[in-house]
Amino acid sequence: MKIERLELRLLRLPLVHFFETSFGRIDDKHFIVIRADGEGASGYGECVAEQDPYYSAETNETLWHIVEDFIAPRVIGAEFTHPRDVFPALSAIRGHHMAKAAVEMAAWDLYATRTGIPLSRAIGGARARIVSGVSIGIQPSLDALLAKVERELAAGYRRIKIKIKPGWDVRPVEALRARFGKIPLMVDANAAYTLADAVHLAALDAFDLMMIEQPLDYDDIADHAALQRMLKTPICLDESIKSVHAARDAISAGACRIINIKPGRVGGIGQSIALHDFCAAHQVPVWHGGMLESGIGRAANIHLSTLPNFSLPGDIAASKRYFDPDVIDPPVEVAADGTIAVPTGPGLGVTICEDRIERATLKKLTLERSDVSRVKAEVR
Ligand code: OSB
Ligand code: MG
Repeated sequence: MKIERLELRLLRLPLVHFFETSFGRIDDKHFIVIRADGEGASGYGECVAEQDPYYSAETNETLWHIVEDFIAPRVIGAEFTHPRDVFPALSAIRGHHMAKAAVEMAAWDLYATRTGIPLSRAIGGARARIVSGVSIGIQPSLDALLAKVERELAAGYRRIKIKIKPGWDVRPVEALRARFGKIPLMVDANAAYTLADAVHLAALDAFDLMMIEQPLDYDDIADHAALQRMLKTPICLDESIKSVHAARDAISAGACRIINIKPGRVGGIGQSIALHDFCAAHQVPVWHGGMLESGIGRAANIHLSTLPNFSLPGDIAASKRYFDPDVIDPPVEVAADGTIAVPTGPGLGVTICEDRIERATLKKLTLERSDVSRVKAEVR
């Protein structure tokens, strides 16, 4: 498989509803889409970096720089026998997993499209449908939260996750349990606490939560292990798990009992499969996280979730919760039983609306062999 050209686009899409976490609030999604062309076909990759370096150190600007100056010279014109070879070919570049993942995703889509198989099959997944959960941002009031959860339960979602932060944690959980009883419920703190809050967080043990996601800092395995020893509720790590090695350290330290997999965080689909397999071998269940992706990234997340150890509902919801319209047609839909059908066509198996992409484009760059040959001479 040869990638002859990369096209980068920075897009802006307004969110249907603002999304608020312990990092702050966003009203529009700014994200990069990469198209890889080669041998008469195209593959798409969506990058999960954001405008700000809050969830991750990467941003859309760092991504643009790393792809243009370091990744493109290593992939354009190179022969890959399989997309799993893309991540190792980028090993000289430290970190920048979201940038690597976006290009690697385009390579997987290109490979599956040219082979004529759905991405799920190329990955080795077997499910025809995946189970969907929702992630609900911090709300302006308890009433707003209750109304929102009521709507999502009625829509069929099989797990409710709410974002928490100091001042918005025990009371919303208490209110949800009082109103909705034993629904599958979890919380995500996005690293908003420290170990000094352990006693306060232990108050959540009374509510039989499925898990508490990333309570402490993004690089603090030791404190998560100490906190897990003090909590009945399982800790799930998100931000902390930037690689299979990080998962190995976290699991052996007892820092978590569940792991959230996001390909952008670990360097792509190949690394996500490796992380999935590692967790399965250690009896650690995983679920697929979300980053408010458009239909392009969302479709890839659906395909990856067909692997067997994705045994808990993922943060993969219907397009209409995020964008109207989405950049794919038809949009991702969730059935009344809270499941999503895995696309069956070649590659991502979704139709990308070029006109909508064009309208949302803020800037664009096409890179071909002649553009990268100067840099290529310096590539190790
Ligand atoms: O921590 O899981 C997270 C969105 C942006 C950044 C981080 C996170 C999230 C979500 C949203 O929780 C999940 C989704 O609906 O895509
Ligand atoms: Mg999270």
